Amino acid sequence: MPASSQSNFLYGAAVRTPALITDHPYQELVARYCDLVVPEGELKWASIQAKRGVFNFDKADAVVDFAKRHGIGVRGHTLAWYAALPAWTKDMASRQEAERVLEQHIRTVVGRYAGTIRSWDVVNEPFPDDPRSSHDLRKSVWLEQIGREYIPLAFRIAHETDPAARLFINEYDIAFAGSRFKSKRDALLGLVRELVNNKVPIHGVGIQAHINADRQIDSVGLQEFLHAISSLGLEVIVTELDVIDFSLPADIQLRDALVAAKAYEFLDVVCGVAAPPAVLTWGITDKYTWVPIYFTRADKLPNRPLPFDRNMRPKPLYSVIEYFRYRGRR
Ligand code: 9MR
Repeated sequence: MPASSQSNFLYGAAVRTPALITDHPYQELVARYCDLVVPEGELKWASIQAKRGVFNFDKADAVVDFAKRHGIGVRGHTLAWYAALPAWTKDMASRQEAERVLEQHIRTVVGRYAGTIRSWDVVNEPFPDDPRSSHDLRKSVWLEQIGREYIPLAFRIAHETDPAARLFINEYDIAFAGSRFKSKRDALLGLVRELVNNKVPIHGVGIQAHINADRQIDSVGLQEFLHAISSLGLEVIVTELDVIDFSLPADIQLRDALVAAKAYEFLDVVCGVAAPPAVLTWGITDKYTWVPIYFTRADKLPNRPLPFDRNMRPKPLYSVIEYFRYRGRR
């Protein structure tokens, strides 16, 4: 990870197979700019254990092998999530069975990559939108079968399997102004406090940061949240940064400038308070992004949420990331 000693944080991105195998300019871009990668889907349950009890690591291994060849670190995403689950998980019929299945999965996956994947999103998106409290968890097979104990259980098994791995809880909608976003921050903070008080092995909070360009960032609310997390002795990392340009003007120069300005506003708060050891974008080039799945623009122009354009050229968003990465260093 070449940049780490001279930079404020590691920069990384979510990557995909098969592009990582077939698209040479994409390979070069990732190899040149990333200190870290995280497989965008290749470590999710649906990919790893599509058939009950049968583990398939081919796609995840392709990402890990690429990273190893290029001296890049790998994050893992994700072990306990409500989504991207294979259909068979709906057939689990008791708490005991669900605990056994969760435990076997985590032991197998974390164990396989112990020493290689040094940081995991153990629990992903535990809250619904606008939660009423830290006890108002998002519906999932895990909650339904195990109850809220699925969260400490997942952390404990991951920690037992690889005691050196850094373990995170990862959530979205943390940065915005408005009551439903404050509810999310409060609920997450309440849950994290409870985990820390109960000596659950959690090391940090992942702020996803899928930033809707038309939403306001609550700088003060975000600062308070970050201070509270830091004062619990936990790390904060930015795990899934991108700027959703759904409602921005068509003009590319203007749009790229507004995307960059929005990310600046967000990173200025986060880097000012929390000194995140890593910032990852959810993808690196506009060529490969999840954003059009939900946020196709009315004018049908391609989305531009990421630091490099579809021809792998850097955009103003990349300059913003570089600015915070090297601020005060050169
Ligand atoms: O970007 C991912 C997309 O390609 C997948 O289809 C989807 C379902 O597995 O997940 C997307 O990634 C999500 C991530 O895992 C969790 N936070 C929100 C991300 C964007 O939807």
